[in-house]
Amino acid sequence: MLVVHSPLCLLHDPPTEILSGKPVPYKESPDRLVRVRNALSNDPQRKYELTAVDDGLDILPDILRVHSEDYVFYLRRAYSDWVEEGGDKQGVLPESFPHPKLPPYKLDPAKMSAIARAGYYCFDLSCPITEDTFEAIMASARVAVRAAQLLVDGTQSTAAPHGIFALTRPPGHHAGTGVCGGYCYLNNAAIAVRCLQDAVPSAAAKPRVAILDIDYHHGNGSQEIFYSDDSVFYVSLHAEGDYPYFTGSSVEEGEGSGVKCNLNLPLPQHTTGNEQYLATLDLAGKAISDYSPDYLVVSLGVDTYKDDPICCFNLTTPCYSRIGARIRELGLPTLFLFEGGYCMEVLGENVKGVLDGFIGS
Ligand code: OKP
Ligand code: ZN
Repeated sequence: MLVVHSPLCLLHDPPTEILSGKPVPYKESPDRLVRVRNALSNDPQRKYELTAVDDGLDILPDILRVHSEDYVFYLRRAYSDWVEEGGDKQGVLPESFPHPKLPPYKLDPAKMSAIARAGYYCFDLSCPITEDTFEAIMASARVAVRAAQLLVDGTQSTAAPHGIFALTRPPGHHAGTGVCGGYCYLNNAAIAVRCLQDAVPSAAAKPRVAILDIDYHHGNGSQEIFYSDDSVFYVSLHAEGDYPYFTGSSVEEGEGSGVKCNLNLPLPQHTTGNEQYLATLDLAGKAISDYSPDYLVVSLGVDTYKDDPICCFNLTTPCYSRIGARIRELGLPTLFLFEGGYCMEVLGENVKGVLDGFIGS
């Protein structure tokens, strides 16, 4: 299996985040990527072929098919504007947000101070923007774009359904059209979806894509981006009532022409273990098959693991290859993108478990 990665993804390294009201070391660390990369490159059967993405690849047009131009421009300028205004060199962090219960707004973000803009473009306190953040999030999106291109190329040349792994970091599924949050700045999965759909401009019909989000957290950004789009089916298994708190209910089923193209499968915190998870994954698989997509994009988080420091499901390591095997059964060309997972000791092993299960060895 091809694994696309970029050393530039390691650059984003904020010292702290605010968790339950207090500063703690940043959980979404560069070491996460190193752990996964090592686990794959040390595979005794050498099943994984690691390839670094070309840093010169211009992906701005691909990003702008998902994110608003003002948001991307904000991300690029946020740190320098902030420092110029006297902000702390550790990075941009908001302190106030436009709240839905405090309208009306006459907001022109271009005229705001840097700290006001930080709140306008972010929904929580887990997305500091450091001097190196922009370079890393662009590299992460570039990995997603390149992996999508390679999947399309491979699908045209072979009959067997196959998979590619995009080793994206920072993750993406919480990032919306114009907002960052939850360690996510650019929605790598959404950007990849649009690349898959636009890869063959002459195609008679626009390819349909299903996103299977198996990160512990609800992918509120992915849901928002495709909420009224019937060419993309989004299905998520996640913890009910946990972060990001305000989305992920089963009543959210899409709107307009996207009605029934959004499926949330919330699972209980604390009690969800392997068997309940796999049974629910089967429901997701059935819904994906019913949609009959041309491609599958998997938002691959392994923060469902029993000892994850910020989550509370009870999955064990052997469950991950069973998850991968079920994904393979869908028989679709599949693009895996890395999302969450914070238990460093088993992070590589668990991600590799899913991919091993998909490969079928
Ligand atoms: C990103 B991903 C929970 C605090 C949550 C942010 C979590 C972002 C998770 N008590 N802080 O989906 O793994
Ligand atoms: Zn997560």
